[in-house]
Amino acid sequence: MSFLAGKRALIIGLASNRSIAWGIAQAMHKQGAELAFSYQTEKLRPRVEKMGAECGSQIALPCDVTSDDEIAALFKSLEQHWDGLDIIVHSVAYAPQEALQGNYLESVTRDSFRLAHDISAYSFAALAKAGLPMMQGRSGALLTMSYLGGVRTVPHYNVMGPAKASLEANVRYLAQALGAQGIRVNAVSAGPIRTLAASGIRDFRKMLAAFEQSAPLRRCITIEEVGNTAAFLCSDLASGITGEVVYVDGGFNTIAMADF
Ligand code: 0WE
Repeated sequence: MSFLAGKRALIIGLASNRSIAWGIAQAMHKQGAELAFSYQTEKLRPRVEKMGAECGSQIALPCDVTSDDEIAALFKSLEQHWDGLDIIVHSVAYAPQEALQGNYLESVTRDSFRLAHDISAYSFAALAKAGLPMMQGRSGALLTMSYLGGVRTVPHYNVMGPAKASLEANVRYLAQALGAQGIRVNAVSAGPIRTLAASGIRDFRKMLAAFEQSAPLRRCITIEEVGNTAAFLCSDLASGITGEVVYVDGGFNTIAMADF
């Protein structure tokens, strides 16, 4: 069963073959979706083009989500290829590396707070706003990636916590704003995954080990598992689901205490 047959999806946040965006792209491709990708910098362009081609896509367009002009240009270019759009996947987050270390209060600054919220939360609304004209009248879906640190404290996650809280609120407000037009908006809250972004985080391996010991499934989750849930949420199989944050974390968020 190809439950995304006939759907066109734009995927934002592909950086390597370990990216969550890559798991989502592969799952959506498997389910018959047609894909387009954006890349953040020229340096990433060849890699995104090559991975896109593996998913049958010939569309790779530049977009730095901090720029409204680049977001507008992204959809203008996409219109040259497609006459409509069904799905936008937002798999983008950033806080300065220094902000993801040590004590929250010691590391947070006005600048890191602004940047983390701009890139990790506002950009989702910016993409929804700019993408809406292409999505109108076709039962579309928006999807973003969150993390438990947005609703509970996690050591060193720091300013990304408030940024993910803002992103999740964004999901609810966008769902309310876009529901009348048949567009659904959801988030997947994934367990920790060793991606390129995670390689910049101190003691990430220790965190993964602690996670594996405590999660009900006793293992880490994969980008394939995130991809399958993302594909489902963006498909008509999930036509009654909007404004939700779906956990793909082996049950970690449901425990209060691990076995001892
Ligand atoms: O949302 C994230 C991390 C996103 C992220 C990663 C980086 C690394 C490189 C945002 N900004 C940057 N900036 C960089 O300079 N996760 C859910 C993964 C993550 O990151 C953590 C975690 C977990 C889990 C940071 C500290 C503690 C736990």
